[in-house]
Amino acid sequence: MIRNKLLAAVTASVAVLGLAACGGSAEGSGGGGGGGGDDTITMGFAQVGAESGWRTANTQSIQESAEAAGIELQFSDAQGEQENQISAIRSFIQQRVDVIAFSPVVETGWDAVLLEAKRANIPVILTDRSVETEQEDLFVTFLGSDFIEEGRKAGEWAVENWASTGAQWNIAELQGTTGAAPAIDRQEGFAEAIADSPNLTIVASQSGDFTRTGGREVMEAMLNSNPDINAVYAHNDDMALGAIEAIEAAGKVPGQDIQIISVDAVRDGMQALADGKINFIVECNPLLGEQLMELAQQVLDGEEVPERVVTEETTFTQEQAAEVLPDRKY
Ligand code: GZL
Repeated sequence: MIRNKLLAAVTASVAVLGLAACGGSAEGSGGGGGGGGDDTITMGFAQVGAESGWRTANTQSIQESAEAAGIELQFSDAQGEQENQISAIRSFIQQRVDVIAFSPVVETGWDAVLLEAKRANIPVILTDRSVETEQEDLFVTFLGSDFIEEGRKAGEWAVENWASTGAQWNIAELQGTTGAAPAIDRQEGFAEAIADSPNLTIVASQSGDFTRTGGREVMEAMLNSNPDINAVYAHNDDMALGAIEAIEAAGKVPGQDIQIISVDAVRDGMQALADGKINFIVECNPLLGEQLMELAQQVLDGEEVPERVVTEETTFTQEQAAEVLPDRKY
């Protein structure tokens, strides 16, 4: 799956450069000059929604970076619905923005609208999440995390800290939004990392849709049907925080009776980690705004851009969380 995306992006970036190099019309170098007048770049950004602390930080980064870069931002919040994102992209095309960027809520179902953007000669940049497509020239570049690697990091910590005890670990997996790249890939990476540890068993796996409410409701149901659960792998902090509420409501101690691994490292998650309610967090950096605006400027200037920009991120133990919390940006 990753290979398709890289091949698609490589071809796409060459295609856009070709247009710019041959001095295509205003449409050829991206959009019709948008609504910003003179040389102001206009960007249409279709955001997933506002489902998590990560998303809030990501939106703030994009909006603040656009302002700092002097880019006019047309921003839409899809409230988690793919059809809303598709409508927003169509609206950006009609507005003749110079560049379109978005975080696809799910991996599939984008070919038609991205072909419309291509025919309008408006370059598309994917941020945060990528798409699954057979087409080879629907976006110029993909800026975001390697979610399979994030899952692997979580699984490797589970092997080092759970499997090594020799005890049986019955893991409840709280999946992200069904069909979303981070949910698919984090599940894949974790499963791959624990495959050779027979005492690490995923006894339940269900989507909590990346929300705190979803994490709580799914955890409650899992605890009712699997009282032997003693570990949780949550695809994001918001679901881990919801799971903590369910674990405490069941009279158990999160981080001790039931250990928790999570992903994101947003402030509330890091506080729970420092407080000992979560045991390990894999960071997923939401601060993509500055890099996105730089990429957009490069694309519209006809400069070569990398086909894939992987964001820098790390991991945190309970001790490390306590140290970095005071300076945490999100
Ligand atoms: C990951 C991002 C995910 C976060 C969640 O890059 O798409 O979506 O991990 C967010 O918190 O809802």
